[in-house]
Amino acid sequence: MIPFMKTITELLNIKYPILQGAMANISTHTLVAAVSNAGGLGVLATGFNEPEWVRDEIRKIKQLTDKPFGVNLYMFSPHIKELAKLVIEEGVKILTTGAGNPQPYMKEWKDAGIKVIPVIASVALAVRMERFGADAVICEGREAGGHIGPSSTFPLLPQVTRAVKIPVIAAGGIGNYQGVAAALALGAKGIQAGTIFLASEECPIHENYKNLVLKARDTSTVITASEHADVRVLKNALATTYNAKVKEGATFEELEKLTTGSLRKAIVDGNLDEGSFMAGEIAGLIDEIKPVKQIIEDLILPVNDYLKTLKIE
Ligand code: TUI
Repeated sequence: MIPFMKTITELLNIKYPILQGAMANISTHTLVAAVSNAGGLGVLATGFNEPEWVRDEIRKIKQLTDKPFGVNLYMFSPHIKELAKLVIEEGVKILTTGAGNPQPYMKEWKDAGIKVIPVIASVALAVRMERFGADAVICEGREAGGHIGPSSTFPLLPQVTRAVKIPVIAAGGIGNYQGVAAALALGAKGIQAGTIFLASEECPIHENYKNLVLKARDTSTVITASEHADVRVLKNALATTYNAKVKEGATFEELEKLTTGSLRKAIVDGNLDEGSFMAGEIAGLIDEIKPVKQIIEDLILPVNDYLKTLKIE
């Protein structure tokens, strides 16, 4: 290993090199603290939430854990400027960013001593983030749930690890220890996972959402694609109607009308027809609800022994 290349556990002062992917209105204080207490990095999703809500969540996390945790900022948030300052005021030590380029804020975060780990979906952005002082990047492939970029993890990851010196964290499509081993084989130093935590005891979502994940098979997710964004969700009536409307040439406003409130309908109401149940392609691997600690240990502990069994014969 190149000497200045710190491992993820050293960089973030955590036990296992696993980050919990930010999931809007799902990875709130309960899940974040559970992941951090279990030795991973819990990450608060801030999404479109109001700054005061974010401040309150950060304070709640600090009451529930003395371990490191991160905050994710969604670059399209209408509150992004205010949130960029709020995280400094609240003494947040680790930030991840999503769905855009955080370059305008990097200097103030670095000056405040914050570790900054942007999600990237291309080699070009990874290189740029390294140049602007990112401590690591999260390379997220199209297998992930939610808002996704154009490339898949398997081809994107080795292109990113070849292009930058900072550690690369793999995300998108990792659902068990074999997936972690594959990510390491492609040059990643750690992984980020979201979907596996939907099926945790501590995850604060409606039971119907958890059951959909448990029932999911390999072909159960679909990409709802518009000009605006590609979003991977579990197939249901809303997803089918949405894609049909896009095909018919529906306007942005019509599509907005269809999806307004759909995250809440999934997470809070468990509305199977009208909710947007975001999940990654690995949902098909998940068949039981487990405590967060067990999910993390099942994911990480077998990896080194498993890697020893791999060879070309
Ligand atoms: O952001 C995500 N996943 C998401 S966001 C979301 S929905 C949501 N709902 C309510 C409030 C907030 C969010 C569901 N899932 N993943 C990170 C991610 N980032 N995926 C892809 C990218 C990305 C894409 C382009 C990152 C950078 C980028 O750069 C563009 C550029 O300017 O070069």
